[in-house]
Amino acid sequence: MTIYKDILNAVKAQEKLFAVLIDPDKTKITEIANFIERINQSKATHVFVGGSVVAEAATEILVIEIKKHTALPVVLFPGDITQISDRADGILFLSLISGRNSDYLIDKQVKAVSKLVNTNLEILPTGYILIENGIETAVQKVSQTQPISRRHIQLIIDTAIAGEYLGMKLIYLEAGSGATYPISAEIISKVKERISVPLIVGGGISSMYQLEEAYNSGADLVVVGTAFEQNESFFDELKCNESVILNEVEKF
Ligand code: 1GP
Repeated sequence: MTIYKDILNAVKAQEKLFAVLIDPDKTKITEIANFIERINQSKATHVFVGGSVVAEAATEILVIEIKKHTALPVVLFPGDITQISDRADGILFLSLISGRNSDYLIDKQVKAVSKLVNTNLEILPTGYILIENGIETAVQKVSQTQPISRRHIQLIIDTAIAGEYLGMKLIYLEAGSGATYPISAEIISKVKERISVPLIVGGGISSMYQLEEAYNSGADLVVVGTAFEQNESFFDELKCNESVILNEVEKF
C-alpha cells in the first residue's frame, strides 16, 4: 500500500504530483511505447488509465503495455466496472458525490467488490466532484448527473467536506475532460483550505500557466489528458520550463 502513503509524503514535503491520463478508447497500442517514453522524461509522477466509455478488455491490454515501459504507478480511473484490471497498481475508488444518481454514488461500487477482492490493487477511496465548466462533458452524459455550478462555491466546499467526513481519502475536483474552463483558482483554494486530505484537480488544463495556477491554488495532484492527446509538445513544456513549480518526486 504505497501509492497513498507516497501521496501523503509528497504533500507533506510540499512536492507537487502530476498524473498523465490515458484513455484506452483514444489510444493506439502501437503508439504507447513512444508516448510512455515521453511521460518518463517529463515530471509526471503517476499514469492514470480510464475513460467514460471504453470497450471491454481494452483497459487491461493498455495497462499491460504501459507497465512494460514505465516504473511509475499506474492507477485506474474507471468510468465503469469493466475497466477494472488487476495488472494496474491502484484504483481511484470513486463516488460521484456531486451527483444524486445512486448508481454512481454506491451501486457500481458494490458491484465492483467481487472483482476487487481478488486483486492486489491499492484501493484509493475518492470523493469525485464534477463542476460545471461551460460544456456538457462525458462524465455528465454518462452518469446522468448535474455538475455543481462553478458559482456555487459553498456547495462545492460542503460537498468536499462531506466526502472527507465519509472517510474518503482523496477529493477530486473535476471540470470534465476537455473542459472549457478548468477548475478556478478560487474554488481550488477555498476547498483546499477546508479539507485535510490530498486534493486532485483535473479537466481542461492545457497550458503551463493553468497548471501552475492549479498548484499555486492548492492542488496536490493535477491530472492532464486531452492536452497530450491534442498536442504532445506539451510534454516538452513540462520538461523544459524550469520555472515550473513541480518538484522532482522520487520514482517508485
Ligand atoms: C478528465 O480530469 C481529467 O477526467 C483530465 O481532463 O482530459 O481535460 O485533461 P482533460
